[in-house]
Amino acid sequence: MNRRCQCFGSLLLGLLLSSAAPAAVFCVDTSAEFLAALETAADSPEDDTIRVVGTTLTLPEVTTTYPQGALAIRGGYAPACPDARNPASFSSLLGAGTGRLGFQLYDGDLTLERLQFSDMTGVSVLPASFSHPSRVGQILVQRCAFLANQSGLLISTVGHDVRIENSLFIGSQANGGNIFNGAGLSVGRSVSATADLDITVINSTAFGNKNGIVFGSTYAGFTPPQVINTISFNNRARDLTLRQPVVLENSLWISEDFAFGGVAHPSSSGNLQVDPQLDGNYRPLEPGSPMIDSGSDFPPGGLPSRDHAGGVRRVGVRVDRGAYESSISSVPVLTVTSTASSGPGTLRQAILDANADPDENRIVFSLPVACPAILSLVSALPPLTAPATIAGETQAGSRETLHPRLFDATACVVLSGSGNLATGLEFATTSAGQHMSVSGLVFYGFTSEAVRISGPGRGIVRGNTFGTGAPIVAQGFADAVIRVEDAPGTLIGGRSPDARNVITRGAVSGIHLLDSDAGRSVVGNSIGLALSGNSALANGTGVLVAGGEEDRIERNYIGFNSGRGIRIVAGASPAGQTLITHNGLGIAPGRASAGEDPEDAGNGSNAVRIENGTGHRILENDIRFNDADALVVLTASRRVEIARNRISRNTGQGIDLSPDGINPIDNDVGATGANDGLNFPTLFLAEGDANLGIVYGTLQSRNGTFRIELFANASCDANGFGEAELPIGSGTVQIGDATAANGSAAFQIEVRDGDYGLLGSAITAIAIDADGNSSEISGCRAYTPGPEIFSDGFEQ
Ligand SMILES: [Ca+2]
Ligand SMILES: [Ca+2]
Ligand SMILES: [Ca+2]
Repeated sequence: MNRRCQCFGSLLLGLLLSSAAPAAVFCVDTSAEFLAALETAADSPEDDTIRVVGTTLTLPEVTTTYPQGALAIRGGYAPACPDARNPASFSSLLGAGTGRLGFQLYDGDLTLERLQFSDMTGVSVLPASFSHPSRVGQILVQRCAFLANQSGLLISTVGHDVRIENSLFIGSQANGGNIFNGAGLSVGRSVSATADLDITVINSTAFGNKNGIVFGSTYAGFTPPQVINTISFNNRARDLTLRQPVVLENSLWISEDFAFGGVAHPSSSGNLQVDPQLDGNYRPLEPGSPMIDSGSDFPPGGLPSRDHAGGVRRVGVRVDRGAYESSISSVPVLTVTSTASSGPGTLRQAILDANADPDENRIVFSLPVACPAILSLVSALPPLTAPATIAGETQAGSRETLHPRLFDATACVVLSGSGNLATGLEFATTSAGQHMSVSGLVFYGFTSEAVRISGPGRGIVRGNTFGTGAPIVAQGFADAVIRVEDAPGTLIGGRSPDARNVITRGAVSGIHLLDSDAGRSVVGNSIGLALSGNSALANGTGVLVAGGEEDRIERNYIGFNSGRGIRIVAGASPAGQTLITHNGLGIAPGRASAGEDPEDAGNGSNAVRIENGTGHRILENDIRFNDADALVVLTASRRVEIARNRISRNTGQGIDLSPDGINPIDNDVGATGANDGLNFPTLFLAEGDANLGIVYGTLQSRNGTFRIELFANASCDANGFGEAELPIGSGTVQIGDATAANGSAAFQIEVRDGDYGLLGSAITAIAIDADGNSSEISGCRAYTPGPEIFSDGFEQ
């Protein structure tokens, strides 16, 4: 089950984002079937799902698998595993005191959902390979329970993001001496991890363990993990053990052990050290628990839509802390019962009623028609001006997305403008504290945009499809699909799969973010791609930022758009500090066949075009197949950091700083223009063995400290220049002898590539200065066999 291979090009690409489309789905209801399915799924490069019938399976053995492709194990199915599940059902895996379930991951996603693990020595998720972190892979644990094990869940990650939602960690009581033994939840970054990872624990509860929640040691310099809306209480040794900085937000613990660099990150806030007042099932006591309505409604990446038991996650005026949401609510519910355009029981009437109430309302659907219900509007809906939640998924027959990369929800409420109305839904916020949200709807046919969000408050748009998803004549949007004017804090999508929007057919742009001085977030969406994930439903530009500051565009698949994937221009004021990270730009999340290259979903022009503003960061994206220069920075922009991306198979340059074409190595002292005209390095030797080598080169530039990033490429362009296919190492170089003209400094940097082999590849480099200015990509240097190099740095 080891996937080591010597073939560099196509295998590598296949592994980066492993297969999706012809996935196997297993349905199991005995231990033997479960173990057989696990073995078959692990050996197959497909993305596989194991559905477990809602029963108890006994697993007394130690079972360790090395999954190839993505693996999802989902519990709570009725016999024969029909798609629909009772949201309150689980499957139980019983370890009989000796069982252990281990996963050793390469680079596929791992999802565990609605499973209860009991009487095990533990569940572990560890890296199988210490190189090649995946770019958009994640370990996702949703609505699981770890009950009375020796240790609960142990995760060490090298390249996967980690998201744990709505899970219980109860009664782990191993007697071993270290902090990981007896921990309900232990999460850490492997010491060999070099990518920035998102590690988030949200709305979970640890109770009655030896140690509640443990974050082990890590190197400094990475984004800290986040613990949000989480309770760790009544654990025998410590509720919370930190060996690294962690952002703690609206969480609760009493006893703590913060040492060896472990500290609550300075941005932590809203935490409590009180008795949470939980009942015997770890639910907040009603009405007295201080956990009720005391969580954070706007965590980074958004809230999950359900709680541990499968109920609505946010009930009442705020979300609760912990795995369960209480039923306490004073929020009035308005029910849409008519598909008519106006009159009693219509969506229009619900919006009017919500606007008449300055407090929050929740709009739900109970339409007496089969799924999908089509609301054909004959005149525009009034703008929403008071806080409200429009919950399309409340209509019978709806189901949320489960797939880690694709949209596979069933949305049952369609809002159609038939191409005659300007705007579908308008959130006209009037104060900074207001928020308005829409989820679970399908939008078709508006001549300006489907959703418009404006004002000082925030909008939340999650789990919707635009321009596709219903069996009606396709109608697009003449301008943007979603237009956001100011509205700081607005979130389009989210980190949970059920938050993913599919955004298609915006003639000008998919998402248009206009001037704001505080960030909006576009997270986890599919932009320009059909539901299958591997064919086109193009927008003009995928995401257009005009004058926004501190906007975040992360973890989206942005492909097939006819223009640019992402374009940043000036609005009424300059743009600045956009973060573009972990996106797939030009690659398809679906695959025609497993184990092969990801499908070409190239955008029609650049992947990212920065026309204005400073301080943007383009980090750790997968950028391929785009039909022009991949990343372009124009003259007005500087300090655009371009780091740790994977850039290959684009038409044109990987990185083009204005002017067009490969810039000369010129005098950088006092230079202005795109990224201050920073020169790229010159490489003169790259040698070693298949897995470990040294690259020698020089950088000519102004004085300063520069980071050099090195990449392996399967091939080089005819002009001798290449892209930046696979990061293989980095180092720093210091120049101190520049005066009126360039100084120069030599570097030698160790590179490694444990799985695929460096021999035969073409090495390229970029330089990044201390301000974040990044260079174009250097000329190629062929990697050749050379003296054996030992990983301790000493040659023998
Ligand atoms: Ca609540
Ligand atoms: Ca250029
Ligand atoms: Ca230059």
